[in-house]
Amino acid sequence: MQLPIYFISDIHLLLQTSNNEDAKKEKLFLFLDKVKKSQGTLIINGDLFDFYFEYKHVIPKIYFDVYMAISKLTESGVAIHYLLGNHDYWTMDFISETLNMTVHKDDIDFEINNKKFHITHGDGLLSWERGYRFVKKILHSRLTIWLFRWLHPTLGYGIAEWVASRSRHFEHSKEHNDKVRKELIRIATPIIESGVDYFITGHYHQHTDEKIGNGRLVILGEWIKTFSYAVFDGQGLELKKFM
Ligand SMILES: [Mn+2]
Repeated sequence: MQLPIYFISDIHLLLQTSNNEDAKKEKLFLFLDKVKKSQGTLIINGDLFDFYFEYKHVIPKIYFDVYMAISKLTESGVAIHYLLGNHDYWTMDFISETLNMTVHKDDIDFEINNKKFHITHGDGLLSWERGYRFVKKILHSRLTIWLFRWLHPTLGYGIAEWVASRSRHFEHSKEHNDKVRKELIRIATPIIESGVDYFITGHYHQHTDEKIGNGRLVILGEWIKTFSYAVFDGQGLELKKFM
């Protein structure tokens, strides 16, 4: 893996255009330019898209400019690892072959410069998410995906939009965020004690860098308001905001 390694998650690119969305994309493209200049590696830790479902012959057209930017980046020689999130799990060969991203359906573990990384999107990790873990199994099952594929895309995307609009409350109370952070510290602690240096998660839309023993828990934040990302230069990991 080429250094530096950039980590980003939860961009939640929407299915409708708006001024906000244009500004978000503009920022994202500037960030991708920065990664390109560095000739390092990019790890997208899930939920790049607010909804992405790929059919054998059909892809969502709203993301055309994003596909172009990603394609330019991989063509320049930058490797992109795309760990799928709960909003963009349903990719096929357009993402992996045409855009040339390495797709990961599960957590990633790797070691570089004597530093061990554990990367997870993070959905379903918390102890009280038992119901969600069950739903996740169904949504990821081959049968569900096969059935969904037979719906007309307008209907399929309509359903997805409806579900997403009902769960689109990204702003959480401080109490909720504190509770989630404490739970993630509890979950990351044994993994860090087993020798992992950096436990990196997305999904929870709070940017946090917490020291645990000899390692760290990094919650990446989001690209809706904070525009946070992490970068590992070979020596240390830093959680930053993209200006
Ligand atoms: Mn998520």
